[in-house]
Amino acid sequence: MGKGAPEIQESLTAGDGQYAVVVARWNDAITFKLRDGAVETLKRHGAAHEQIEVYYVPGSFELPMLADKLAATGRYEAVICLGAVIQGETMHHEYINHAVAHGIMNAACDHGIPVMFGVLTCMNDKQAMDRAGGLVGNKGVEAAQAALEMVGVYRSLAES
Ligand code: RBF
Repeated sequence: MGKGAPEIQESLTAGDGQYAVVVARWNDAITFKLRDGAVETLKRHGAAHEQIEVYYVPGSFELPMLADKLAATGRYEAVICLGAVIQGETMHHEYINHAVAHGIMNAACDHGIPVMFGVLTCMNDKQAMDRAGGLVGNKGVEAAQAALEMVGVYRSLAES
């Protein structure tokens, strides 16, 4: 039984559909690395440049708003949300994290496509850097892998 990040499954294939990557600009030194990891992963699994659409929102709180709109269009196989919420001196992070997690889940369940939670919820900048291409990997990569895995499951469900 593995712990944490799943192994890369080379069998995951992007297929012909469109993928939306939604990136929060707050903490962009982190989130742009998550974005690059997610885009590279989609490409490594067969997505052409034209199949990947990258959108930006001001902060993580806005991720579910745009994810819901994008999912509602019916154009996408999956929507991948990327953000970095880092604890400050106030409780803002708790409100943001809970709202974003719920909002992303709602978007996924309301529209019947995978909407991925690629949001770092860290205590400090170092923890975030470690998870954006550092010591603990790149959570943007993992969010894209999870999206591809879910697309595969939805695909086989539709075919069965
Ligand atoms: N957005 C993030 O993506 N990460 C953060 O760490 C973050 N910290 C915030 C701290 C405060 C006090 C506030 C007011 C907002 C923060 N935001 C953060 C922005 C938030 O997601 C949203 O863009 C704004 O609140 C506007 O709706």
